[in-house]
Amino acid sequence: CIIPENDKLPNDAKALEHDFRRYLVHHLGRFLGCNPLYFYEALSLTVRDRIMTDWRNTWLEHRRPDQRRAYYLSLEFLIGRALGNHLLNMDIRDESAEAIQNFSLVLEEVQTEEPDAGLGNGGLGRLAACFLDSCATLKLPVLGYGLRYEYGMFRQHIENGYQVEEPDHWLRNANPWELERAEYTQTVHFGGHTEHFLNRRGEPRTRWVDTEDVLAIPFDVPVSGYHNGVVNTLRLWKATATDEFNLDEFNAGSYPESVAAKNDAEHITMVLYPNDSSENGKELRLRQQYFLASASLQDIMRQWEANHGDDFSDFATYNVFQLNDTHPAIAVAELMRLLMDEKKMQWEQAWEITRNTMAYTNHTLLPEALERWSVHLFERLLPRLLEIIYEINARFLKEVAIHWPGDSERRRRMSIIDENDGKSVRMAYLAIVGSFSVNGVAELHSNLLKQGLFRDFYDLWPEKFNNKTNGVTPRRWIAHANPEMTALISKHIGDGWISDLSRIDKLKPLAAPEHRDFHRAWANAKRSNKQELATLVKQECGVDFPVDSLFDVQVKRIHEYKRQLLNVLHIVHLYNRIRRGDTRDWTNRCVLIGGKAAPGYFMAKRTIKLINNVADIINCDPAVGDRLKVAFLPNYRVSSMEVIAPATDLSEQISTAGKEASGTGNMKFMMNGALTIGTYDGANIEILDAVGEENFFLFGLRVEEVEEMRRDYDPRGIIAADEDLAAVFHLLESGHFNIDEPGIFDQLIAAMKDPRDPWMTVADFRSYVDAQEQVSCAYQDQETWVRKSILNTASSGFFSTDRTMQEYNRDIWKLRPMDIHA
Ligand code: DL6
Repeated sequence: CIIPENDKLPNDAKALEHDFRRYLVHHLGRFLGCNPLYFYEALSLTVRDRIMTDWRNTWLEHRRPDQRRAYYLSLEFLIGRALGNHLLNMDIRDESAEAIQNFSLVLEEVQTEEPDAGLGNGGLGRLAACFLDSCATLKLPVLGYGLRYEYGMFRQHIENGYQVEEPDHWLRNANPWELERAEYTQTVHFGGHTEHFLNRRGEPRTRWVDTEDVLAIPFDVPVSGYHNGVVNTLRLWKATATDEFNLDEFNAGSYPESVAAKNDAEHITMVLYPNDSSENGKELRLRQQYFLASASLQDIMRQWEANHGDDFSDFATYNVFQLNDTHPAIAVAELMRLLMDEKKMQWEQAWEITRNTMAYTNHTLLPEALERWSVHLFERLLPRLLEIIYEINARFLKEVAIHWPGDSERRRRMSIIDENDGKSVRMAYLAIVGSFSVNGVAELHSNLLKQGLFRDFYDLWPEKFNNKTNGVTPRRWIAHANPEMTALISKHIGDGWISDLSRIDKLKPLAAPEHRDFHRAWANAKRSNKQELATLVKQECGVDFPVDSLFDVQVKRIHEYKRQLLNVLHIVHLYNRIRRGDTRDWTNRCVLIGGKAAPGYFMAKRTIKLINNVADIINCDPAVGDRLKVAFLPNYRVSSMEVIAPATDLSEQISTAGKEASGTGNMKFMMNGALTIGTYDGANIEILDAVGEENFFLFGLRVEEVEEMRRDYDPRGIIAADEDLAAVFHLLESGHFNIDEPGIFDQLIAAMKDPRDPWMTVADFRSYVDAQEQVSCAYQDQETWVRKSILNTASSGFFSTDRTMQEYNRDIWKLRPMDIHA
């Protein structure tokens, strides 16, 4: 390389100021007084320059022929804002603040100009972003591969209490955090048909011909590690047409037709599908999945050839793919195609390589989220891939037959091709059959996979199954989001916890009663964070949140299984208590709920309307005053969680047991000193184990009890037998919250009263209300509450994605950390 290894730019405030000015004036052509967006852009470019040397050096490490690498294939990376994260990781926050201070700019304000990169729906996408952060910090050679959606997660507005979606054109202004690398463009095929022939040696071969081709252009996004000189890469693909114009049509005067092909191709990466935990089922979605898988695999094979030539026999020794749910699972068949059709390998060898390079993570047990694609669609869109899947299945079913001779029922159950209701491809089964590792994302979830959904496969290959409990990155979710608490913690235990969260347990002794000064400082930090959130709530919702109240928060996607409705039942119950004067020893509460509903999900959207209507009535009722405030925060996203988590006292994790695979919001809250009220579900269980029952408000039926009660579930009986619950339903049914729009909540009410209600909301009401009572009581003893809060943070060491990534690496990837230093 002709560039010296150490050509780093200076990081002092003077140098940063100089470059900031140069970018603003000479590059962007703006001056002071311009739209503040350009301050953000100029500062980002200044910072990006300082990433480049490390980025290149890391890339050179990646490219070493003996470097085994992992690839995280994901349709979603919910990145949020990047600037603050890089400033923290590169340790140039103070210098940057000083540099722009000379222009009378405040760093915190400049940072809010950055649009969130909302390339994901929720937990699964944010997890992918946290994973990349941890891999860079652990110096692991891991590349992310995803799609560069032109439109990310929609923006949510609330109009008359209803959710209104608006497209999020996050790339409208230039994105300083990406670098186009057109030189690595790949071609992806669709459609056409296959031809079978014998090669010169008389071996059967297949050609996929008459295809419609789309170009995949990579855009690289830097992923910096914490204070360690590593900058890994997230490579995002943009789709574009092979030819800019159809010249014949153009010359014939049909200009619109001539660009149509371009539009068709570009649709592939136009928009993120906004469904969380439910199948998307559309042709365009399958196109997206294949586009990602094919472009990424080709890119990796290109890099392989640059180092090893065309001998792929060792490919599995140096490469491992982690499939983020089934969304990229078509990669199993695509790798087979590339190895056989392009690299001329025999089936057996290609299969050996494929099975040793693919690893699959499952993120849900909900049947509606399990992907299956109609065989017809496959046939039309990806005929060659379908042939390969059929062959994989035929060989696999032979294995099943050997293992369970004569058990045709089991073969039917385990077949990758589902023959019921029109043939379809079960993507989860393809992923399991084609992988050497299958993992769930929390202990309970992984066990339920083995006992239920994937039981047959567990019987066949128990050694493939493992658990990897999720985590979140402490850099973004504590150090960046909660600077006041960060400074306080570091003052007492040093700052080693930021890159090794297991050390946070050194805080535990400080929870003892004698450390009053520490407790006061802890409470003050929480208070100023609550003030910040109160300002946001006032600005966005027009509701006053007094900071002495208990801040009770539920933010996540709106879904029936997450049971925002249970939260509403409790709010209405508190309201009833106020109305009937039952307010002795009352604890004032501010309840904040936020989250997006999939645009086609009626029940979720109606739940948002109910929350807003309940909030309006309660907030306007003079009898209520400060005792109870309720707000729905619009457009919940990564950057709002950075304000919310540090300010929360009580974290609501109230899913029906067995339905939330893990949850990760629960971890962000815990790290920031919130106490959890939660069911025995997902990673709540591990949080409970870590912090102890006395510091957690557990309630509700457990998985076995849910299943037991389901057999003769009688919600109407439960309502009739519980005076408080009956009063809540009475008020809801009276139309008290929807006088102007009668009947709009009927479906929500009916669903909760239906004996077939899968989420069994009313079954947990009494236990939830009792637990909330304990919360209210506990909050009145502020000294004890603060100690519990400290213990939650101090017990959160396990929930760092650094630990999660170390486990993936130990059990699945087996990578050697890179030899790079800051
Ligand atoms: O593993 C990340 C995240 C979990 O924390 C949530 O519990 C789970 O609901 C979510 N799963 C999905 C499912 N999407 N699909 N498929 O988002 O994953």
